[in-house]
Amino acid sequence: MSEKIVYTCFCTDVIHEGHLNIIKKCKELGKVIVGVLCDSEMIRYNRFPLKSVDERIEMIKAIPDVSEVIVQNHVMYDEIFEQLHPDYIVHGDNWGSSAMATIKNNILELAAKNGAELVEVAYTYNENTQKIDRQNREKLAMPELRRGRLRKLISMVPIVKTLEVHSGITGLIAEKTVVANGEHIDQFEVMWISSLCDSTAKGKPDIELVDMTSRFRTIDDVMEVTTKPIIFDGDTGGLTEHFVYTVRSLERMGVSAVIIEDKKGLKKNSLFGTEVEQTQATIEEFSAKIAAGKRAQLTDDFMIIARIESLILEQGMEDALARAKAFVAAGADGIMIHSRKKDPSEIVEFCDKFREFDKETPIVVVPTSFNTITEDELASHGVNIVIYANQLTRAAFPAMKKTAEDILKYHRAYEVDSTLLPIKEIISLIDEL
Ligand code: SPV
Ligand code: MG
Repeated sequence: MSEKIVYTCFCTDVIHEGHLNIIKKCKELGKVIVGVLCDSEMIRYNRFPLKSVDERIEMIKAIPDVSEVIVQNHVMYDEIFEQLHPDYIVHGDNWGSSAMATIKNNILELAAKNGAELVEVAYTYNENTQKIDRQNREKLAMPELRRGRLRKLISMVPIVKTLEVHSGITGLIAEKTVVANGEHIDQFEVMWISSLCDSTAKGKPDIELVDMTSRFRTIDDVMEVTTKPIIFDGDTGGLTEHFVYTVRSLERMGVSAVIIEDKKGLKKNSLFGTEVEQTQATIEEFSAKIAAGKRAQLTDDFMIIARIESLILEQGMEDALARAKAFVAAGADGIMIHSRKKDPSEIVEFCDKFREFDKETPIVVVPTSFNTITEDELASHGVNIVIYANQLTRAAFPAMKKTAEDILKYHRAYEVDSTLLPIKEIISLIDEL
């Protein structure tokens, strides 16, 4: 009888006793083939890898009982069954999350169809393995590791999904929300510290009133409890003489990018458009600010992204494109183009025209008004980063207001209780060291 083929997939940067236990079980069943989940799927499903895919392959090849190591390109197992015809799939029994449950269903369906068997091994969840897993995840929060990850993500995923955060708790939502959606598992890769939402959380208008010390405090609150990269909304960047200090501070903290907009004087939120007085800086003024910021930064990781307000201020497509060209020439590492129209066509037109003369520079968009366009459509027009800039704040506000009103109305909290997150869940959201 030919030897049975046993397959297991690892999505880890370190091998600990839990993994060795799985390999031991595999070896008892036949020839051991281990899959290394590719980078883009590891990011979607779990977290950013600390080791390159080649390093992870070498690490697993070094385990004595492993016969072969392959790259698994999709978190679901369809291709694996086609390619290897395994007799057994061995997996830890840690199917707790909905994402894991989706994977289990996929394996069970394929196993039933192909006459294979899923073998579950008790997941080794002791103090040592927990500590190794936690420390590996937490390393991603260190400034040197966090800062450079945005650039890497741009080249690794089709479009970088970015969620607004303005506190530790919203940071945790961006960090931990994972959704299994049909055959894909998804999570946000990056966080956005919005000037609008950071100001709103403090009950202040979005006019560069909240000072940098306070904005940095928000970044720090988020950083303390998360590992994902951060893009900072730097408003106009302020005076060039001040902006260079902001760049240094953000870079030192481990922020990946700052986006500054080409306005001057009293800045108002872009979604007001021309309803309020707002002045665009000249191309020369803003280019000089970008160039000064680029000269000030100390690492190659940090990105200064130029935000163009021409469409917001109704200055036309040609002006927007001329500015994009000039700001890239001044050193901008990316272009954010903004619009407050519901119809995404001017954004699409900008992206298509920009890509005619610049294939490389990352494009960032904030689809608050033009929210019918999907991530896939944006990516097909050359967009690299999509920012959901204020939805968390706008979701929380009506819920909090209604709860406050109902408590006043009923003179007790009983009536609102069923709409609230159970205390147990809020406690489990927060990690303890
Ligand atoms: C923010 O989130 O603060 C932004 C995006 O700058 S917008 O509010 O659309 O101008
Ligand atoms: Mg802003």
